[in-house]
Amino acid sequence: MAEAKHITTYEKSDGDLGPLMALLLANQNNNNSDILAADSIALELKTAVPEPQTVAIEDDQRAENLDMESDDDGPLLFALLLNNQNNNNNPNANPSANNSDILATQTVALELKGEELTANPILRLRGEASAKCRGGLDQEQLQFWKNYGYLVIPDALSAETTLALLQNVHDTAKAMAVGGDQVQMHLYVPGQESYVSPVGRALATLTKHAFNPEAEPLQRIQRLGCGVHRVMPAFRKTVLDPFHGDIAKSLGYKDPRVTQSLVIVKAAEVGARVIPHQDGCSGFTDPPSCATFWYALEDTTIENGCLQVAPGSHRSQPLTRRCKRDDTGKAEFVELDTPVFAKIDGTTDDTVPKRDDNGGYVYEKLEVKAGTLILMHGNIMHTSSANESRKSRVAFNFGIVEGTHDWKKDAYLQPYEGQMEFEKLPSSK
Ligand SMILES: O=C(O)CCC(=O)C(=O)O
Ligand SMILES: [Fe+2]
Repeated sequence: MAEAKHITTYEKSDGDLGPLMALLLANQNNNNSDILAADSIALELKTAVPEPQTVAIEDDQRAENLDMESDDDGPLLFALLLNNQNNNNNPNANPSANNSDILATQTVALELKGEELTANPILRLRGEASAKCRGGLDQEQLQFWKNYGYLVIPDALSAETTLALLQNVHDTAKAMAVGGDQVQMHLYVPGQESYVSPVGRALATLTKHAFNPEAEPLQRIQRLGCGVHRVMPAFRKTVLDPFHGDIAKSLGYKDPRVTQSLVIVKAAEVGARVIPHQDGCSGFTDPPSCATFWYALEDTTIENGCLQVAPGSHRSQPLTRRCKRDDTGKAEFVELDTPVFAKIDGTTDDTVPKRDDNGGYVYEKLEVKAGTLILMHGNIMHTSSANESRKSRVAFNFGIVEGTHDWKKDAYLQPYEGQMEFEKLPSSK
């Protein structure tokens, strides 16, 4: 990664002020510092960041080739007074939290507003996953999935697609850092109906370095979600590749539906820890049917915070709470009256899950190459460490549930605005 540049000046014409800068100036007049509280602002990009042109690239060239320079740092730099603390590294965080808790810790949001994608969105693309996985999982993979609740599929994305998606994340981070005409600001009052839901959008939640002039655009963003497949065309194509539907079908899904998708940036030096959780709390159905497709867009290592799973914990760990909307539309967790276990038949390894001396789950660190898909059962416990290394670890994931299972009317995640159901995950059959 390139060295961060030290930015000391920011000059733009009056008409070209980014929204946070404009807010800052307005605020000087009324001296109402509350208006700049970190949880009262969201920014929205009005025009989509273009999908990068796919480039032919050798495997060993990818990732390293990205332009990480930030040559135009914008309004965020001026909002230094915003009190945005990233407390996601808090070791006392609730261990059964899910990713909406993580989102809740970062309350300043920028939104990438993409093009309208409501009509007949099914795209069919050229196949590019490794031949082994086209058409669904084989028996060996299915057995592994049953036993351990996850599955690693290397080279599921081509080097070209991996690089294009990664570039798209960089371009988006940069656009959000620069602000300007592309960015629309939402001001909303905590606890009021003006809360802007990230469902179906690309809202960026920020790191504590969001306003640090030394930081690269990528280092300012923690996550981008929860609907990047709705508003970022490059991600949309990848998520809706029938390859995924074929995998879901081989896992037994009859009508797999996409509930959310997000980019987890995990930037160099600032990427936050993700506390142990189960995705089935946000993708809650009874019986459980949530599964996550998690993709590394860069090589992941122990140093840069690779994904960690507790193999077999999907068999032992019930869902004990679910994520619902509170009165203002925000995510909140409610305890379930009865814990919900996944029913897993046909396991062949009774040595998992493994426990440490204190009874806690033992996590396996999954170091994988860019382009690798890690499938996770919604009940599996997983986590990742903070990235204190100098290499970023950009990943994205999307969640599915069984469309034939009831989705709670008060669930936090809801179908995209104007639609009654979550989108189908297409398959080739
Ligand atoms: O990318 C990671 O480290 C984990 C992300 C995750 O578990 C989630 O978004 O639910
Ligand atoms: Fe997760």
